[in-house]
Amino acid sequence: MFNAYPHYPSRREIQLPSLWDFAFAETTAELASPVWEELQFNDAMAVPGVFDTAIEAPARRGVGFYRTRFDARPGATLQLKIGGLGLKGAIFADRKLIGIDDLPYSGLSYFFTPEGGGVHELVIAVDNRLDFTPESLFAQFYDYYGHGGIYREVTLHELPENAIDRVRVETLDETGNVRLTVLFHQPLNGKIEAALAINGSGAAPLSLEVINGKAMLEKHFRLPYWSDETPHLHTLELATANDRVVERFGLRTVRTADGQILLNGRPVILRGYCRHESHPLFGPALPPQQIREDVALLKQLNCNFVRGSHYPQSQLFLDLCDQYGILVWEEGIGWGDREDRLCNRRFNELQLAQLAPMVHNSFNHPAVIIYGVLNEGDSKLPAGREIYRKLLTELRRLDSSRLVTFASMFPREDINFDLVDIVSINMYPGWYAADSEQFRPLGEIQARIDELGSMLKDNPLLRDKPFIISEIGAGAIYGWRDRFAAHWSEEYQRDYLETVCEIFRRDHRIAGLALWQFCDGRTYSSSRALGRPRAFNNKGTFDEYRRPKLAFDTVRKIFGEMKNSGRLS
Ligand code: ADA
Repeated sequence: MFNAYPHYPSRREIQLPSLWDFAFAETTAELASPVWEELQFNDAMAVPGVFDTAIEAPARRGVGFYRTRFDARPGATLQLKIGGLGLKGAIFADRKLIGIDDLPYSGLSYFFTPEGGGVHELVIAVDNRLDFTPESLFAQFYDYYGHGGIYREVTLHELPENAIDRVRVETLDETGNVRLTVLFHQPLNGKIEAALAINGSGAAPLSLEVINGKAMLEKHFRLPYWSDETPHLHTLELATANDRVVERFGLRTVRTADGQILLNGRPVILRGYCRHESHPLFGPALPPQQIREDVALLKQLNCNFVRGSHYPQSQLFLDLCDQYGILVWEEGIGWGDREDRLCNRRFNELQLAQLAPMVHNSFNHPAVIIYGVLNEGDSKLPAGREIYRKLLTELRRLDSSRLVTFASMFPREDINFDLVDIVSINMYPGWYAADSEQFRPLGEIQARIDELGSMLKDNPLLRDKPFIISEIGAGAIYGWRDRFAAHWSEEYQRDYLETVCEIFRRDHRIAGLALWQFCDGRTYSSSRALGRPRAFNNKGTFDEYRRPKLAFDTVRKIFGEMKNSGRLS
């Protein structure tokens, strides 16, 4: 069964069921050392799926134990891939701990060899208890619900000897020169004979010089380039005597010049939304059909851009963005982190640790052009500069072929803009308004964007960097129509987004716009929800079931005109 790329067509995949046995331990369970005898596996739970939307126990917090059984050949090395879980996980094979996952939403692999052949037991324990220390990547104050469960697909493969991990394809220029990096799981050395086929035809022999599990070679491909308008994709199949991998890729370059983002050397304007992976029933464990629908809705809105807020993205979603031509900003998990977290050693380690898997999983997606970190962290804090420096340097080290940024909420006082390729600002003028006495403070929007524009222009460090509005928006309760067009009505949101989009289509300084947000999503279950009617963040252009609000037609129209005729002068 193939889902997201890469595919390994010659490998033995051990089929895992869609329903696993399930036991739940409310408060007493230790994630990494369960008392097995006390667990009652008398329930069933879907994988992927979350256990805290279940009808009989919504909002429960504790440790959920997912159990299944599988057959393995004696001595086989297995690779268990979990596309992402939350909030924390522990993985057991035959009750032996084989890994801890404290990187929510990250796609991670675990390697193990079960003892003996026959039937084995696999348990994934998932803890969704809120961690109030500054040490965990998800905090209870984050403005999206911290669900418990296995968010994305789980696969189990038997690895052949000298198994291939990935083939990374990097586009070096706009004339078809690429670098291929073949990565093996083991630190192999020496020559390995292989065959390389592009788009399924004419495999050419290839001799790989492998050093420490890695072989690099440069190639010239005469293939059409990928862009948001012409999303040409290609496949690459690499076969060795033992293994075969199929990667999908697109050729494209991205860089910045004179305040613009250049895709394949040509300026591109990013029209889009921030999107959470969220649904009232599925939480972040969206079924493929919903993921596909979300991408189709972005296309209907005439978007060419999505900000994957605020965590590493589902690989299925990124495959679809590649296919439909939606440019992506992917980011590490983070939300409004302050000094206690930014300066905490463990938080720093975890922040750093999530970047390598994010890049590793996403390096062949032409759609991903931007990597981000630490949404709305305290980027004005001198003591916090170290973590910004570390994370952004690490991103550049892992992948120099993409742009790096972070969404700042402190445009005037930010001390880290020198570290980024793109200056990204989150702002809510006219919603969290400066003048609380004004009935419909839409006039604040233009004024604040202008202020920001002059501030950027006057700063020699920022003048030449592209500037993105990485969040802007207003809340509307689906179905709430109001003749006063007051706050929370669909009318106010429509007028708000119309104002924003009209400014965007005229203001040549703004290289991109990510409206907050694609659809409504569940958030706080504490009194923080007092600013969030229904305990949802209601700034979606769709509600949580993807029903369009009034703003849909407005945004779709303006983005559509921009798509067809560009900016107004
Ligand atoms: C911030 C944050 C978003 C969301 C938004 C809002 O900008 O980055 O995740 O919480 O505010 O709705 O206020």
